[in-house]
Amino acid sequence: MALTTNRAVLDWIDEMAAMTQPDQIVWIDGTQSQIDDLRAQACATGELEQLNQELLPDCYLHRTAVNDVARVEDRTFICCRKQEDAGPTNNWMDPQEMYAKLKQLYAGAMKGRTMYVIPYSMGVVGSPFAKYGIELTDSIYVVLNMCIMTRVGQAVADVIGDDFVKGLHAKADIDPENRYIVHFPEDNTIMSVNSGYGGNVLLGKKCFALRIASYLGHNQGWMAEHMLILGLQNPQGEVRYLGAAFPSACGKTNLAMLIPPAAYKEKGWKVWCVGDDIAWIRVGEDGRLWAMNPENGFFGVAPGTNEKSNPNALHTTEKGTIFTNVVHNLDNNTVWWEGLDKNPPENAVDWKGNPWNGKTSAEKGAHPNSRFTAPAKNCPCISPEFENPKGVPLSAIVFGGRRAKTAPLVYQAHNWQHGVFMGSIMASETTAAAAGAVGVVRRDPMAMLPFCGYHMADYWQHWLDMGKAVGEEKLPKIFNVNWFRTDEEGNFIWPGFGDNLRVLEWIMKRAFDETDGVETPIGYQPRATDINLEGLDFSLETLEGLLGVDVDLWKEEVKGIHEFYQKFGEKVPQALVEELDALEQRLG
Ligand code: SAT
Ligand code: MN
Repeated sequence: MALTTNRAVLDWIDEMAAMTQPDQIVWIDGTQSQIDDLRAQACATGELEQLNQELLPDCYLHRTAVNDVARVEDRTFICCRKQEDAGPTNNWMDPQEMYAKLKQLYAGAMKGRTMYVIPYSMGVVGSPFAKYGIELTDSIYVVLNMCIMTRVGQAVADVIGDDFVKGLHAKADIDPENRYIVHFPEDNTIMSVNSGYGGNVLLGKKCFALRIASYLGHNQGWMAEHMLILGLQNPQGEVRYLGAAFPSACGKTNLAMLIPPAAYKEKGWKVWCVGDDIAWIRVGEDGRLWAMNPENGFFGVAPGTNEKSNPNALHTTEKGTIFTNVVHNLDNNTVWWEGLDKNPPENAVDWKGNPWNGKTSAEKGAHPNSRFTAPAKNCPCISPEFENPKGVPLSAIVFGGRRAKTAPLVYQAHNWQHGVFMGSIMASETTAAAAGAVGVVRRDPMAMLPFCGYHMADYWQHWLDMGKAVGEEKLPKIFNVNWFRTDEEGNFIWPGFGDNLRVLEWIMKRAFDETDGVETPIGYQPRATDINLEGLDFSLETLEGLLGVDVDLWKEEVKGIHEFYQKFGEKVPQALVEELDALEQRLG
C-alpha cells in the first residue's frame, strides 16, 4: 500500500517502475515488524548474516562484491545543463544524453526483484530545516541501512511535498564498467546503478545531503558541508560548538566522539557528538551560523576503531548495527577488524568470504574501507542537541587533512576571508574510502572535492558571500589542524585521538579571545607552552617541531596552489587570489 496520495510522488514511481519492471513494489514504513521481516528475508538469501544476538543484539553482517568496496569518483557525475556549472572538478555529461544512457542500464533491471520505496527525511521530520527524499531500490541492504542513517516512514510520507529529491538505485549486475552515480541537480534527481556499496547507494548521504544539498544551499543561501559537529564542554559546564571538515577516513568519527585524556576528564571536560560526517549550516535568528546534522546514524570506518581510539564508537556498534566487509569470527559469531584488538580470530571468514586465520594469514581480514552502520541514539556521548532542528551555533570551523609534512599541528586564519582561502587550499593523502591509489597528496578544498554539486570556484564565492552576510563579529573563527605529521621512519608524531582535545582547547580559547596567538607567515599559532601537555609524555621540543612552519616547503606549496587555482581560471574569487599573493609575500 502506498503511504501517500501525492500525485508527483506516485507518478514518478510509476515511471521508474515501468522502466525497471520490478515484480512487486513495497513501501517502507520503517516499523519494527517490517524491519524484522526484511532482515529475515535477507538472511534467507545470504545477503545478511545474523550475528550473535546475545553479544551483538540486532546486529548483522554483509559483504559487498569484491569489486564494489568504495565510492567511485571517476564514475560520479554532475549532470547540469551547462558543463561550466559543474566545473573542472566534476565529471559532466549532458543530462539528456545521460538519461538516455541510464535508461538502457535500468531497463528491466528489477525483473524478478522487488522495488522498495523509502520515504526519508534528512533532518528532524517536520522541522523547517528538514528536506525529504524518496529512494527506490531493489536492495534490502540499502533499505535497512537507510532505516539507520535517515528518518524513514509514514511521518515522512505525510509531509512530503512536490519538491522531494528523487533517488533511483538498482544493483543490476554490479558491473564496474557500467557503474554510474549520477546527480541531476536541476531536477532534484539522483540515479545510481551497478553498485551496492554505501556511499554509492545510500542516496540520502553523499548524493543528497552533500551534492544536491550544496547546490540547493548555493541557490538558497545556506551551506551543506562535509563536517563533523561537536560540542566541547569545559570545566565551567559551558558547551561551545565547532564544525570540522576532514576528507573521508581521516578521523571525523573519532574526533566527534572523543574521550578527553584523564587529566582533562577529571576537571570536567567532555565532548558531545552532534554529527560525524555532514553539517547543514544556516544563518540563525541571532545572526550567527548554526549547524545541524541531517543524518540519523553513523556510517563509520571499522578498522582502527578500538577501546582506546574510540570507545564511544565501539559501544555505538554493540546493537542494531550492520557491519560491512569486516571479518566474521566463527567461534562466537561476532565481528573483527584490523586494529580492534591484538587477538585476531583463527577460525574466521575474511571480507571476501574466504576462510581466514588471523594468526597465520598474510592478508588483511577486513577491507580497509569496511564500515559499521549504527544508530546515532546508541552513541554514549550523543549531544542533547542532536534532535534540535535548528542545530547548534558554531564558534569555530576547523579544516584538516592527512599531511606527512608541511601542515603544522594547528594554525588560525586572520579572518573569514583568509579562512576560506585556507579551506580552498586544503590537501590530504588519499584513503581507501574512494577507489584508486591510496596515500597520494591531492587538493581537497573544504574536504568537498568529491561532494560539491556545482562549480568549485562558485562554491568558494558562496563561502565568501556567507561571510559577508553574517559579518566578521558573529562568524566562527577558522582553523587548520594536521594530526598526521610523521617522523623520518614514517611514524605519526602526535598521539592523536583523545589528546586532540589539547588542541581543541586552544582553538576554543582563541575563538573566545581568551588567549593570544603568535603571528606566523601562514596565520596565528600557539606557542608550544600554550598547549596543555599535562599527563602526556611529550616534549616541548617535539611540539615545537610539530608547530613549525618550514618556509621552503611552504614556498613549494604556494607553487602547487597556483597550479591548482589555474584549473579554475578567471573564476577563482579575487579575494582568494589576493590571499595567495599575501601568503607568498609573507613567506618572503
Ligand atoms: O562511503 S561514504 O561516502 O558514505 C563515506 C565516505 O567516504 O566519507
Ligand atoms: Mn564522509
